[in-house]
Amino acid sequence: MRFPLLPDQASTMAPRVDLLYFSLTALSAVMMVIIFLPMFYFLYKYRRGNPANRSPLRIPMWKVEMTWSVIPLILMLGVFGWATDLYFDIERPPAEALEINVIGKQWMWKLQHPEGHREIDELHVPVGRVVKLTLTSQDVIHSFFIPAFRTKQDVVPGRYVSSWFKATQVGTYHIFCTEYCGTSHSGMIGRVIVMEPAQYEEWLTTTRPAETLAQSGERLFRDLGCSGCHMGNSQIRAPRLEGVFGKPVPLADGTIVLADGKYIRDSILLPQSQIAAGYEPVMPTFAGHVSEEELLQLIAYIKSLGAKQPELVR
Ligand code: HEC
Ligand SMILES: [Cu+2]
Repeated sequence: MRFPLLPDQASTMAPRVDLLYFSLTALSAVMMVIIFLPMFYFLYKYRRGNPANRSPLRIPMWKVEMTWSVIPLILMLGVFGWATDLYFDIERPPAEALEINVIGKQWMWKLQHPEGHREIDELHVPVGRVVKLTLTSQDVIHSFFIPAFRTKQDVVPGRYVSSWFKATQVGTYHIFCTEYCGTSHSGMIGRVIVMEPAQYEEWLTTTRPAETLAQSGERLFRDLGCSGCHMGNSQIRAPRLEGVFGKPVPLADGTIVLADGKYIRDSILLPQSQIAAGYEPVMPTFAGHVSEEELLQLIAYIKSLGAKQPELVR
């Protein structure tokens, strides 16, 4: 009979997290034995009425004190260093990654692939490839947890957070929401389907949608009238958006910000909050007119303009 103590180890991070976890548990167990065994022994030995020798010991106490302070300190600092190293690896996605958007909503997970595929409560990914998730929520705080990958990330409305994994084993694994988010929180369950690369390619082609994420963004860019100001020859002077993504942008108040997803998002929803230097604050807000999915599509589009050079110099 199979009685697993832990979920499968299905990502590169899983064995590393488990090793740290079990090492900490083992270290704590050893410490407990070192403290409790003598304690019980002394309790017994020096119990009332027992004729044990109670005259003071002549040993230098400071040496004893130093030993039992410094050795555990070094051990614990070692654990701290180890855990920090692991934490940074978990927090920093490798550069080359398959980027997938995740939107939490009461009570489901909506996922978007760069090729345009959309899924609900299901995520198809290839084995052996780094997958980077960009996560946000359209209502309350959720938390995206894949136990078999040992990745868990809080998903906060109004922010983009990221998480990554590299699956090492073909199979189907749970996705859970681990932040209580209302009535059906416990039903906010999905699955990751890890496939062989060839199978994954096949899945991509057989279910290929009409547009990629960036193409959907381009269509929105026209339909919402962004292109009128940002690309057309309108009276309004608006910055060209080619090449802006990932670059530092000087603002009217003298500060410089990085044009990441959050900046693009804020530019669309709160255009008055950060004004690009040299431009009038005339961009209207699109809050309430664009959904979280659409925001991510617009961002994908603006990002896809990254490589292109602006036709006009700003
Ligand atoms: C009425 C004209 C107008 C419309 C419509 C408009 N914008 Fe803008 N946009 C501007 C102007 C002017 C600025 C520069 C001032 C500022 O930062 O608010 C700007 C700034 C931006 C920036 C920051 C660019 C930078 O270089 O820092 C982004 C991103 C952006 N807009 C995206 C959009 C998107 C996406 C839409 C459609 C949903 C849109 N805009 C619709 C006029 C417009
Ligand atoms: Cu939730």
